[in-house]
Amino acid sequence: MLKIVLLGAPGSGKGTQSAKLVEEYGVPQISTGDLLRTAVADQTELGLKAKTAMDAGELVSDDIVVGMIRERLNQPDTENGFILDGFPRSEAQAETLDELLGELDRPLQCVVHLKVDNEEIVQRLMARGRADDNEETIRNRLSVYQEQTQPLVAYYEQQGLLKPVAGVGTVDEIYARIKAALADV
Ligand code: B4P
Repeated sequence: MLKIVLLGAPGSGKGTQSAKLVEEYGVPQISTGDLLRTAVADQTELGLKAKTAMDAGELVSDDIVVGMIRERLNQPDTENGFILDGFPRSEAQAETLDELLGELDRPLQCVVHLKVDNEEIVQRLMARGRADDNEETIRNRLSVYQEQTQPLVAYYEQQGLLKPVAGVGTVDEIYARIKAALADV
């Protein structure tokens, strides 16, 4: 059973580390970024609305993202746990998540905060080269992160849920630190 949030800047390795956690713990990864990219690729109405914000490195509106998360968390495979990757990204989203998990009686165990400095992030994302990985959009995503998502560090610290993890080094080194942080939850 693992019910956690992976918090971190764009490119901090949330998706990379989630894949390893899924393999080991057998719980689903719920990535709002992946759900949104699927909607964009399928050209759904929701995807068309999300695309403009994603291309600019802005957050997609809460009603779209929260609706997706609500639907996903109500699917039966999340009963034994989940890894939330890229959600929540603002205090409003975090408050909605608290309500939603309260309704489902599935409280969070902890929030793993992957800490990586901005220059390393820009290098990683430029090397990846996804559609939203050009330098201008990356810089905007970082400033959106700073303004809207960074406050969640204090939010979860106050709830006693925060587990800070250094997000630099090899993927396996970082994973070992995450496992050590999860050992006492
Ligand atoms: P996301 O898909 O969440 O994208 P991300 O933050 O860029 O990726 P992540 O941190 O998972 O990095 P990864 O492991 O891939 O969001 C994209 C967009 O969707 C947002 O800008 C926003 O518009 C929208 N969105 C998503 N969620 C939302 C929400 N809740 N509300 C509103 N809008 C939302 O790693 C990145 C790269 O680094 C990879 O190439 C990887 O190989 C490399 N890497 C990983 N670990 C490494 C290591 N240890 N060393 C070197 N390289 C490493």
